[in-house]
Amino acid sequence: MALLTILTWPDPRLKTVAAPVRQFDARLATLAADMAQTMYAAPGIGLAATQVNVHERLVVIDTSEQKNDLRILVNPEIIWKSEAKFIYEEGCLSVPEIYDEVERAAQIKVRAQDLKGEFYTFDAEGLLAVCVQHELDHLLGKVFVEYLSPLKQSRIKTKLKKKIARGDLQTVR
Ligand code: GNR
Ligand code: NI
Repeated sequence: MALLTILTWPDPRLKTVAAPVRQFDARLATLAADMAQTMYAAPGIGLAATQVNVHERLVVIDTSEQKNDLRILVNPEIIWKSEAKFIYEEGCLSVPEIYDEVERAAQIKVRAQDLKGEFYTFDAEGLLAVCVQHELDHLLGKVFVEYLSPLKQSRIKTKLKKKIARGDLQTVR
């Protein structure tokens, strides 16, 4: 197991669109395990491969209180979204210590594959639905702050630059 380095927004690599996973092999299982370890260590409730500079459709999520409900989503797709919306104060491991409200679908249906390539579906609402939508955005090269106003985005960039200058943040560049 290994801890992976998380890219910090606005790193241009976070804009990369992930490609589908094709090989359900030991390398994929190791990457998923390393991503889970990195998510739990952060700590976070989700992590997309994009954030660790691997541009494949792989996400790990655990929104449980006990941190004992790891979900591994390979090639995930949202196959249905409710009309009803849900506003939640989001954060992101790639945008440390910044939180703001984002509106998303309240309920979704998700189809994904497991590490063996078997398809499965599940329904999500509440925090899990927020997290799945947040992670699938990462796979499309989108970070939650990009839903905020340009003014907020530029303030966030300034804050993150100051943190990096202070040495509060690992710089990957
Ligand atoms: O750990 C995380 N918390 C979180 C809180 C509200 C909405 C979304 C998230 S996901 C985030 C981890 C992360 O950055 N995943 O990409
Ligand atoms: Ni994120």
